[in-house]
Amino acid sequence: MSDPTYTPPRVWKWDQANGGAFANINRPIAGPTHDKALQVGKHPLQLYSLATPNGVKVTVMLEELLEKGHKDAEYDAWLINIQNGDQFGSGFVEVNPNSKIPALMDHSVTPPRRVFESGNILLYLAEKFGEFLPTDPGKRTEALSWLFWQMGSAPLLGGGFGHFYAYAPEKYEYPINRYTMEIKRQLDVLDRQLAENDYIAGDEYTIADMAIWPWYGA
Ligand SMILES: N[C@@H](CCC(=O)N[C@@H](CS)C(=O)NCC(=O)O)C(=O)O
Repeated sequence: MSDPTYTPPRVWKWDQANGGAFANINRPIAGPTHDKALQVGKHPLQLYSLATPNGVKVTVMLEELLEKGHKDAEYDAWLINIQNGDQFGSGFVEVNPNSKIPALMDHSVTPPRRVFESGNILLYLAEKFGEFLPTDPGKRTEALSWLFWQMGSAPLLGGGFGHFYAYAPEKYEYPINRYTMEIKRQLDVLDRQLAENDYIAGDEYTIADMAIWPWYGA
């Protein structure tokens, strides 16, 4: 159990063996750890990702665009194994300086353009292809409100509740209570909104649904 007499140090120092499921990839510093160029395939879009909820969001969007007949949404998907530290390779860090999947390179423009942060990748693709984001200002704002809601809320679900409930080296009652309460509240927010609407932002399927479903549908 946690030590109730623990007093945080005035100056925190990195203990590399601090335990937990992700201890081997957690670092207090950014930047690359090794040289590794990214592979580039033949399609306009190059996706560097993994099938986590944040990764799935973007794959859903690309597949929906292809389903609608957008040939320019063809993409090569390259696996970034975050347990092996692929996100700290020099090539990946050039695409996302924050070392997190998903990351996208758009080679249909000159020079090729990097896009990172899953919410921004969804927005970028929605604007590029004119799909899944209403043009009516009111509906567009509602969809973006829910997209940003998801981006701000999910870290409490994954990094808060998920971390302390499943991944922390020991079970601590205080953070589990705190984050369980917050996640139940978030689910109630969704329940209430979806009781009144077919989709999260109203009557249209948007990138907000694509962002929310992989996290809260699971
Ligand atoms: N806000 C970012 C979060 C992305 C994120 O947390 N990705 C995780 C996987 S779901 C990751 O790459 N973790 C690797 C690490 O933390 O080193 C986004 O939505 O794109």
